[in-house]
Amino acid sequence: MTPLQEQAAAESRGGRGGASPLPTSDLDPFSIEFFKDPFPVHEELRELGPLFSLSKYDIYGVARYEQVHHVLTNWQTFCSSRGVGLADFAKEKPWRPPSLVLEKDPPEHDRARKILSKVLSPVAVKRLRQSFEAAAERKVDELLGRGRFDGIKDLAEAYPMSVFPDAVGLAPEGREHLLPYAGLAFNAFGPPNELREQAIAKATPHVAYVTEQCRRQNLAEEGFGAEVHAAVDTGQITSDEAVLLVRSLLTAGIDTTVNGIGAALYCLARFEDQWTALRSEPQLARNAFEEGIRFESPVQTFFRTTAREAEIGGHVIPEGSKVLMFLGAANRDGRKWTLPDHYDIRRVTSGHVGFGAGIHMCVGQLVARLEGELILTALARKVKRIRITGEPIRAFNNTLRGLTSLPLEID
Ligand code: OVM
Repeated sequence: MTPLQEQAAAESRGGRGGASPLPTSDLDPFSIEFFKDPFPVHEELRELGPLFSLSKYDIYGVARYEQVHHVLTNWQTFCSSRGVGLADFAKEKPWRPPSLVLEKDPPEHDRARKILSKVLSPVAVKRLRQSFEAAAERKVDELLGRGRFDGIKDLAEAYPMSVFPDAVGLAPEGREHLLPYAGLAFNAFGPPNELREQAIAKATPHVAYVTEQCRRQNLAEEGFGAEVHAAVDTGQITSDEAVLLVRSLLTAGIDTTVNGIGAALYCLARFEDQWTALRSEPQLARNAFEEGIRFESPVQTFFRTTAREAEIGGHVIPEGSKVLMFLGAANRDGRKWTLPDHYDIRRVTSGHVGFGAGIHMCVGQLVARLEGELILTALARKVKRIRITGEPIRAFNNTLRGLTSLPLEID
């Protein structure tokens, strides 16, 4: 018997563990069926209790806000250094060298995090505003000229792709590898299902591109990439570490904002009153973006691994267990949010876990918010009406939630 099965058996005999037996579900949270409409299942998972097990993967799960937040903010018990996907790095070799931030615990994590925090600081991000704003206005003007376009390809992807790679200092050639690479990295957090295995089978050219572009000599003299490498000159990190930190920017900086902007756009296209509210008060753009993150949770899940025995909801979790956090379920937990299934651009969104929480909380969140704010502001100022003109097509990924196509008409 696995430790989890053993515990379930012990609990059903009235042994140690929780006051009541640990609820279990045979749900596959990495199946296409689930990805199509996760929200009713999220509700079932929250109702199972503060902690449950998922028999398909022999793991634990948390779907309520309180417990998701608890796991996120207790890194000493729920560690990241054994991987934040299903794979336990203590037992299997990671598909790529682990990230120096995402897949480390303090103290190693903090050294790397400090570099990225500085590179992506409020002052650093403020410097990008003018050029990011001009690009947002150009993009919306161009789309207004076309009238009909794809909200994902032509806007949610095109806008970040027009600003972020330049901000990093990437060469113009090869940027088409960025989104496939990120898609691969986010699929790789999942189980060895078709999504993950197919992505890994096609990984070689994307990995080769990213590995090469992270080197100092291939990055512009100014930009996030150069600033990471400048930390080598001051002795804060080695040049190998700088390469891996630039890799973090390329892995986490693009597909996330694409799906974040896509989420807000899809919400504003569906909920007419919210679009009207944004048009009358474009200053709400930043919160409309944030609420889109809460509502859709572009990053749906992450794992932690118990570094020691843990307890949640009166249930004991043995050391070395994988715990799946349903960020998307926490962000719609009625215990935390009023009218959780309403997209409301005036909502107080603070506390949502769409960017995570605690020491690993998204280090690039200011760049994401800047992009979101600026593209939604440009839309609010220039566009009168947004209409969905065809069937939205969902993109399937083991971690990311979003669309691959959203046919739109604007005037
Ligand atoms: C990384 C990283 C950080 C956050 C998310 C992520 C693929 C990767 O440091 O490489 O997702």
